[in-house]
Amino acid sequence: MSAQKGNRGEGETRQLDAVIIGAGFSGLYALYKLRDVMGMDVQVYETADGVGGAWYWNRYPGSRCDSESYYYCFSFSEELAQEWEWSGKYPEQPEIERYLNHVADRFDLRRDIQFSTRVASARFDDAANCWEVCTEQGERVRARYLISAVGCLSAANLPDIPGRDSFQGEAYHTAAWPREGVDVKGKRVGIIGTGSTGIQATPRIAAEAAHLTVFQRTPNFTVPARHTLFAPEDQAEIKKNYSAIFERTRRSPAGFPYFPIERKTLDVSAEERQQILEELWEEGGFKFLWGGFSDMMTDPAANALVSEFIRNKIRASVNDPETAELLCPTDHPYGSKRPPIDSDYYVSFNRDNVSLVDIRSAPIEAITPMGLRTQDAEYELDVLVFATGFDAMTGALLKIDIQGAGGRKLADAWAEGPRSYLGLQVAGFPNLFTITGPGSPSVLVNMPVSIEHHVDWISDCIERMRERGETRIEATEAAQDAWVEHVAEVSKMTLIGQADSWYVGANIPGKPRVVMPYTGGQPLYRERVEAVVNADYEGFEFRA
Ligand code: NA7
Repeated sequence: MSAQKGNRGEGETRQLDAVIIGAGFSGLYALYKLRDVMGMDVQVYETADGVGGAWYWNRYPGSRCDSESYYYCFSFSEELAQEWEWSGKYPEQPEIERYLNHVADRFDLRRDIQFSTRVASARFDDAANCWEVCTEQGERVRARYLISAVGCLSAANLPDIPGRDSFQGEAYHTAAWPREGVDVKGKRVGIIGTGSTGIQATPRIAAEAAHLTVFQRTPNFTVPARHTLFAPEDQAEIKKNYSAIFERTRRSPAGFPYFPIERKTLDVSAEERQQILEELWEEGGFKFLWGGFSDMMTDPAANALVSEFIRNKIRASVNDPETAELLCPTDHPYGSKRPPIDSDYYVSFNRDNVSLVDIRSAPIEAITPMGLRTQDAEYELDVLVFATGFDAMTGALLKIDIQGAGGRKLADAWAEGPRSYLGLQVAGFPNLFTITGPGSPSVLVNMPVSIEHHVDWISDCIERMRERGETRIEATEAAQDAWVEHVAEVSKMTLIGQADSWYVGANIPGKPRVVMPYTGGQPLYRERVEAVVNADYEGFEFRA
């Protein structure tokens, strides 16, 4: 099936086995798997001028991983795991970018990645069972398979605030932070947004700026990371245990090497509950959520107790009671928005050079040449930071003009919200695979674990097709409908739909409100996906 790259006559369109869009964790592993393991002829297109995806773009101060290094990484190569040294628990962006560059070099991936190239359109050729992919530079290739590795949080959301472009100072979205950094020393900085990004950036900017004003629309619950560096003996211990660690990440609900406490929040006495929560808080990180009480995300009464525990921590950290109350979330359950992990976020508000502005009660009216105006005040700023998040899970794919069988546009198919079968394929879009697509657990699971699962599934599926001489795979409408319904049903069993979060598209004006990730947890998802394969890929149609 392999056509040789470059083996084409003048004016002929290059014919490939697969095009992969994106060179982050997903694209790198997909390229390795399809090219090196399966011998396919593959081209990766990447908008940036380097590998890394989210870890290429998010260079803002304080940008670091919320999952621990030694399981937020690839598990597919034992040699890679053994040779790479993580400096500590929660690596910052430059270290993860270095890791992904190391992966690209180690597996000689760069030669099949075309950088600084954005895919503009992809059209399915029904007669030939091929995708025709065009880049913004006008390059055109054809490929049997189109693999989306565009990431779940890669289309930046720059809110359309009146006067946005009139600002005469420096303005940056955190996901387009200049490589050379931004000097905020002695400057008046404003930051809009208190999601994971704003919460990571705030203490770092506060430490340098003359003054930092945090514009908060919704207060957020955050748990301390408690970052530490690894000693040589920690490294040795991790390396000795890698296979057991990776094995646990594949079995646990959210892709971490630990499991929730079996007892329920209300089954223990108030003293014991307090003690358990205190221990989790002291340990810090995602374990507070994913290694805590198992009913935290399903039972509102349980969640209310945990949410109040965190509010009390906020009150204990912030000196000014009024500021503390403003920082206390009361409009959504803990975990229903993507929970941030922080280093000194709440205590930043004890600094003389940091102020909190509630833009829920007095919303932003306009950005002005000098700064920002809310309903009741003017703020003069030298630097304005948009930590305003992403058009998550669908934004990056929908930026590409994708037309499936019969010329049907993906934008139309997803007009009422994303629809997929297993988060892997979309009915009407044959031979298109979506790594960590909407309808799969993706963002609710430690991402590299989700990514490896999907890439392995996709490559096994393609291998099966090769063995049988098949050239087309497509999810049926019926299977997709049933899956979409199942995803919606399962989501009602959790509290995730209760917040206006990016999980449900609520952060983007006009985006349909749909719980996009599969909330049933990784084990159940893996079971369903495996059952589909064992039933001879039930719900997919193949053609020779
Ligand atoms: P998030 O989690 O979407 O947070 C964005 C923040 O920006 C959030 O506090 C929003 O308030 C705020 N926001 C967004 N638009 C506006 C407008 N128009 N006006 C005022 N405030 C606004 O993005 P992050 O980058 O922090 O994190 C994204 C993911 O990256 C994170 O979850 C990790 O997975 C890594 P809101 O809450 O909507 O009221």
